[in-house]
Amino acid sequence: MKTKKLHTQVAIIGGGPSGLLLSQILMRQNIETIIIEAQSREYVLKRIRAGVLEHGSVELLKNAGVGERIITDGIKHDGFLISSENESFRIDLSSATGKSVYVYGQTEVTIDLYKAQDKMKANIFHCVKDVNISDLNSTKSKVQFNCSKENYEITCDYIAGCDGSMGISKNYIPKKIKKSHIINYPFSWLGILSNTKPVNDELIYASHERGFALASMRNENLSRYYIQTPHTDKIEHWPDELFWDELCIRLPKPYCRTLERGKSIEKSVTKLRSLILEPMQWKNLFLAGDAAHIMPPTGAKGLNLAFSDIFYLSQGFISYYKKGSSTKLNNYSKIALKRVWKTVGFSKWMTSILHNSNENSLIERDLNKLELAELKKSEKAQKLVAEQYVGVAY
Ligand code: RFL
Ligand code: PHB
Repeated sequence: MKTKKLHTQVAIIGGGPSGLLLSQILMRQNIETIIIEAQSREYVLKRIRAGVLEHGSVELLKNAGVGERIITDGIKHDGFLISSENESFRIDLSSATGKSVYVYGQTEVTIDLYKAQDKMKANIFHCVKDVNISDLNSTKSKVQFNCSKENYEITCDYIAGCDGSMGISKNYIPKKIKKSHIINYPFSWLGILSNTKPVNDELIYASHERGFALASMRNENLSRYYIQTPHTDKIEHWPDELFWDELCIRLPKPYCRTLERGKSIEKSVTKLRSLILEPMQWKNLFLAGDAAHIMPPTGAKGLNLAFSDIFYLSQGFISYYKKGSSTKLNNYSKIALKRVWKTVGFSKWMTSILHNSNENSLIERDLNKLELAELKKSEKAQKLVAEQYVGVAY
């Protein structure tokens, strides 16, 4: 079979939010890209994931020409609730930081990015297989793949590995220089989406002796709820009624009373873990987003970190192609990792303080209760949490 040859400046592996946003920013600067994506577009758009966009992510998306719907259809949140022992207190984001976050689903962000990319006639291949990277040390790096039974070879200046936690890009960073930092948390989140009115107009992060619960939303008629479960639990163990009963127990009583129950339209289980890979660059290959780091969802940081990577990486490419300077590209890994590490600490803290990691560990639970009580009393501590939640500045 003859191999079809293509050429571009930046080849992007992965058509999730990281890859799409990178292509969107670069194409607006007349920098050529080709995206290759392992799944179909329908599959990518069906995935229910992140829900909270930091202030910086919203600004970045607006500057990339994809912020319009966030403002009209997203929900601006100036605070959120934390509950402990059935009593809740509020973290006031806007008064503590002057900033807010937006509740706007990753699915919607991805829809907006695909629409914008279609408008610019972006070159996107879906359902690709057998992706292989080579010649990373050369001025003509290569990405080979198969799509619809045709073999392709892209030659390019640079490759962006935006292929998520299950991707292949990270395998091309040599073992002897790659460091992985991993935390496996001993619990999962069971999440449901339902066509019901959200139980509160702000998110509720609930610590409870039976485990953590989160009340979130996508819009005024679409709720997103999660409960902490053991790794061993499967979706089949949690029919809707049982889920609603358990959620009700874990939320503060007034919310339990008003909780609207309904049929789940999506149900999924996610194991919580942290993973950070270093470095995020090797020769002409740059990793971004979940390809380089995974955060537990408690701090709502995964997608937002992916977007800050894309900010730094796009600045590097723009500086190279427009000014002939490689300095920003050479510093990409160092700068992006600095922000990643700042975020790891917050995600780990928020996960640890709100979950029960071991049913037998009463000491740990008591210490968490004490710390939450201190947080409730301390405006200074709440300000620190608020600053992290709205996102560290780029
Ligand atoms: P993605 O979204 O995984 O996209 C990677 C894409 O690469 C494709 N791919 C390949 N393509 C070509 N060749 C290959 N060999 C390939 N291998 C894989 C995949 O098909 C996919 O389309 O990574 P990206 O773009 O870096 O985006 C990262 C975010 O998806 C992720 O960080 C967030 O969803 C994490 N997350 C949250 N982040 C937040 O900022 N705020 C939140 O509120 C939040 N909540 C969550 C979350 C993640 C969750 N789950 C399910 C893990 C809640 C949950 C439950
Ligand atoms: C969500 O709505 O999916 C969501 C919100 C906040 C989180 C994690 C997930 O911390």
